[in-house]
Amino acid sequence: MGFAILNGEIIERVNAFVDVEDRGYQFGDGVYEVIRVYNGRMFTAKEHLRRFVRSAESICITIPYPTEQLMSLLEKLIQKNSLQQGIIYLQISRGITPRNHAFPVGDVAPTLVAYTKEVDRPVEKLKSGVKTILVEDIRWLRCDIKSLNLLANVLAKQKAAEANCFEAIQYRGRDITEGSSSNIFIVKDSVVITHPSTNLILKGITKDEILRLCTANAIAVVERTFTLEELMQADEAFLSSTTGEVMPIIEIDKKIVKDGVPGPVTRRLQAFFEEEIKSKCGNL
Ligand code: DCS
Repeated sequence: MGFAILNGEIIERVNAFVDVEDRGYQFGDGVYEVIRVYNGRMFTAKEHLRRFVRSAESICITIPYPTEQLMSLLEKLIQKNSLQQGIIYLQISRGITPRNHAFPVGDVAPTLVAYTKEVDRPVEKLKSGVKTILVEDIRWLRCDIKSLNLLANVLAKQKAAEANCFEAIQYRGRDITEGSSSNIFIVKDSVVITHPSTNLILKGITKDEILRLCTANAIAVVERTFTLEELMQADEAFLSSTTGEVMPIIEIDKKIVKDGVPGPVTRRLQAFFEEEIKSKCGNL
């Protein structure tokens, strides 16, 4: 798409360059967000920007604009790019300075970039469900920060891609944490179960929406850790993410989940989630 934001200004994307000594590039020293756009409107933008600020604060980066200003800048970017269905990618890094691990001394401005990408809803996959594999969670202990450092996630997703799967589900010890770029839920005896939002996972915006939708619709839900064995014996399983929404899992490591089709609780939650999108962003 034609335009990008670089440090508060909307410029042609081909001119949006960052220096080789940007700390985001060299150290992954920054944080990011992915915000969904439906019908030219951002979905749960406030929640994403709140998490963006929190992630940045937790690594001592201050976003140089008030959230309202950033929000209107992103709205302008959507308009400039005539984006209907897609995403905004937004990142901030600690800025440009001669390479040295410790934070730069003095006033170094952070680098903020954003651009858009057209992305359709994964309609077919949402209907049929997806296959997954299991991988060991080898990430650091601050997975609650949406850090640019995604090496372990990249390696996990690559394993999934090589196995012709949509996602890699990570486990730490015997406990399931989350996908390489998604949260995971299981359903057992009509109870929805997902990992609590601790330092070991990213507190997904979609996850929080789903928790809310469960409560609002009298679906029993609990945030607690669950094991590999519980996952393999679940009645249903699904992933959640900004781009994947409520994505049914039909296979894990070549083993079929229950009947091998998206389960009834998953389908109900998909319907509630779609209603939520429609009420905020219009018909899909
Ligand atoms: N867990 C991880 C590790 C993620 O990277 C993501 C989203 C999630 C959970 C789900 O969070 P949201 O519901 O807030 O999206 N990853 C984004 C990404 O990198 N691309 O798309 C979404």
